Amino acid sequence: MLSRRNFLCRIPLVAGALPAAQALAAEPHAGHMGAAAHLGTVGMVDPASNGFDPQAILRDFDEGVVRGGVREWELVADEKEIEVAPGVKYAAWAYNGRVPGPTLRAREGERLRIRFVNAADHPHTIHTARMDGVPDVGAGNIEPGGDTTYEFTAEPFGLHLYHCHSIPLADHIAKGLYGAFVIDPKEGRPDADELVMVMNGFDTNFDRSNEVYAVNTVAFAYQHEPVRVKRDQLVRIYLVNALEFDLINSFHVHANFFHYFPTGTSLEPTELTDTVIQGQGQRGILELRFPYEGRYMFHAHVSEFAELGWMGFFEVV
Ligand SMILES: [Cu+2]
Repeated sequence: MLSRRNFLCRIPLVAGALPAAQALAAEPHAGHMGAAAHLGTVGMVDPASNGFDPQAILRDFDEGVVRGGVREWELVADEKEIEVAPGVKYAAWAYNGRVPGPTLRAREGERLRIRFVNAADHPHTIHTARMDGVPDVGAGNIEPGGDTTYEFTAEPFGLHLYHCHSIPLADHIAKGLYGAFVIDPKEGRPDADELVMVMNGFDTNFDRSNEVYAVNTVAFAYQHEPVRVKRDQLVRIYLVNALEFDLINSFHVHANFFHYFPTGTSLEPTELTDTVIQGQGQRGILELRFPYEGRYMFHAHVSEFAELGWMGFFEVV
């Protein structure tokens, strides 16, 4: 049985049997520890085949449409095969065709309305801090072909998470039905280059542990194409942990420190650090400036996750 812990080390032995193996092997002649010694993948995931691009997801905020004083969105849940590492296909469930789903953005105190359409073959819902979206509560499960409308007020300000709350819960989340939800404080936040990073993982062999880890779904996406930021500019990262099957995840940046605002519900940071841990469903806002040009790595400080895809670079220009 190929377990998560020996997945990379066993790759040369099973390269013919597993497409994931070739994709994650750093080089064909690297030997049994090769993949761990040379992190990364061969080839790249084509954003066009997924229909979404980790580079675009970083700065893509969906403010919906305001009608009659109410901010509205439509979210459609459907099945979708996505590529999470080169050659590694995953039968995902997605909101609006992407994993993570759209980053919804509103302002504190606004009235919000989300029309939810279930175009998939299983019952699904949407649950956030302010919407039930739980089976047997309110509209409950939305059956295939069904729809419902969730309406609520945008509070408190901060960084929230929405996800499906159908049963079995871990599977519905792990399949990709989640997204970030930003509620800006009434007075706003200082101008910044804003980035959304949803930490996730994929259980590609259905053993309820993950084989692939990432930020915004595609393993090593920001290693192949670093996140470009400007020197001295304030960078604000909306960091969400949507990982299932692992108790914690973490974010660590090299050669720099950031202010951390847990859940983003206060305008005062609680710490200045270079590493933060998040449990399942936890999230927070990071603010930092890069004083020097160059490449700076960021990755999960759960080192195994980093080796399996959760690592990237900032390119400071
Ligand atoms: Cu679901």
